Amino acid sequence: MAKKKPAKAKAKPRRPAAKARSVAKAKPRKAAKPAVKVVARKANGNGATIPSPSKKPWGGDGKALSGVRILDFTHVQSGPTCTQLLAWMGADVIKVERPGIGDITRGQLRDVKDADSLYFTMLNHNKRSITLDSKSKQGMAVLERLVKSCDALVENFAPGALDRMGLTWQRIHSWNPRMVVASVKGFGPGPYEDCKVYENVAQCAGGSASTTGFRDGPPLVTGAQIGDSGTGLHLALGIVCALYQRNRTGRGQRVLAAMQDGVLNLCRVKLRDQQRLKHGPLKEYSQFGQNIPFGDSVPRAGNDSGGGQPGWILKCKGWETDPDAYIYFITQAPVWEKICELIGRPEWKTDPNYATPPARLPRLKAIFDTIEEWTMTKTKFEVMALCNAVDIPVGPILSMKELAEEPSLRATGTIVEVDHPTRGKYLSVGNPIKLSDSITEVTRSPLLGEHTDEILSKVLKFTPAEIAEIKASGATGEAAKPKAEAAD
Ligand code: CAO
Repeated sequence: MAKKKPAKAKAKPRRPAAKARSVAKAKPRKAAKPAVKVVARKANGNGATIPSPSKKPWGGDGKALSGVRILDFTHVQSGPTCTQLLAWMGADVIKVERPGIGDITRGQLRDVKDADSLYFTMLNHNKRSITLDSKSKQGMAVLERLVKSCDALVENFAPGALDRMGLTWQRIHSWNPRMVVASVKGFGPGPYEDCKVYENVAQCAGGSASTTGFRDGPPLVTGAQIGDSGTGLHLALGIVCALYQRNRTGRGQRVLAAMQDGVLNLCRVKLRDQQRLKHGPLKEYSQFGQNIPFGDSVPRAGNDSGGGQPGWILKCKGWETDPDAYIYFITQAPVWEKICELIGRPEWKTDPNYATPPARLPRLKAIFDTIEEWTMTKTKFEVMALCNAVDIPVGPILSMKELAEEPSLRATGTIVEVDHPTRGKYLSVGNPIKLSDSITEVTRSPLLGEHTDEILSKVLKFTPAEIAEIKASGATGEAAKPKAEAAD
């Protein structure tokens, strides 16, 4: 594996917690002072049963996917999200890009002249880039060697593009029977399998748009990229599972994550509600309390909670001028009495119209209006503090500005500052998945073709003469400009 950090001096192995306890039992120490201050058990990751983090997270133990090499043939968002996650977990990700052009997002939504866009840099951290014209003879020869030296090929071209390049499953499998070939496509097999798909197409085709928005308004797409990034995440799991199975079978396999399927998976609760509709109205939807009849498919539910605990977004102090001065408030049944006390309605605790969840369902709008009268007297953070103190679940509507400035997200590496040679410092979302023995270091995205020489010589072991021949053929050099800039 290339790109390994130099191994650090071996740290003394830590004694497992269980063993430490049994030793302590045999020889009790007198007046032993606790070495570590024990904080609330409730705190995340603080339980005694959770293994301690390694003291040498990026030393001799490597990272979770150290030793795995990915041929990254992805572009735009869905595929790059997947390979970026694999890279963060330690895989060596080699991004293959068209000479002179590269991933189309390098130039899309550009904010700094002549620098790779944030669109590209925020989706391609920790990767290496090689430029290669896969449609040239020499380019295909390099690809063949890449296929033979990688564990998985990941792609999200339009349907049929990989085959048209000559990289059919049969050919790849004959070159490297252990290779996993993973694809994002818009649709799985069926009437739409040949369609090109972008984020919002998937949100619409996967059931998200029809169930998002207000009942009396048009369908809405969401800001969360559930079609692209959501499917990339699904694909990453598929790849890791296929690699795990390969340990047993010795064979690679194909992995497909269709964007429609990924979105539908994330809309699972709405298919649940579709089936519940047959047995009567969906009582937790506000339209039930407003006596508005249900049709034959799941309606848009505005800000109703998706679960069994009613919730709504309420105004907070400053809402007139601040578009994010709101809070999501959940009237969780077990804390109903605390809610009544907090908002100054103690009589609701015993009033039969309010005391039980079924009694409250037809009155949700009036209840939330009353709670809102209280939340409007406080900032969202004051509401948060007061409610959390008595275990009432609420969520402040945080703007991207607030998230970017949040110190705790910086501390955990969920928001990171990355330096880039042509654009300078920028913020990115780091790895949201935290492993105690495989800590993510976010490094900048590669410049177009930055690692071409390094990969040809060090990874693929071409001789200097062969490299000269490949280059002279134009397989890694300038290519024609793209036909048109993609719309996404
Ligand atoms: N050398 C030579 N040719 C290359 C190349 C390389 N290194 N890399 C790509 N190409 C070629 C492909 O072979 C393809 O050529 P053909 O059309 O002749 O087969 C061509 O570049 C473009 O590929 P494409 O059709 O995938 O690209 P597009 O911009 O027209 O479509 C998209 C983009 C995203 C709509 C389409 O790729 C798609 O539907 N992908 C699957 C779904 C998906 O992932 N969507 C998410 C996109 S993020 O919002």
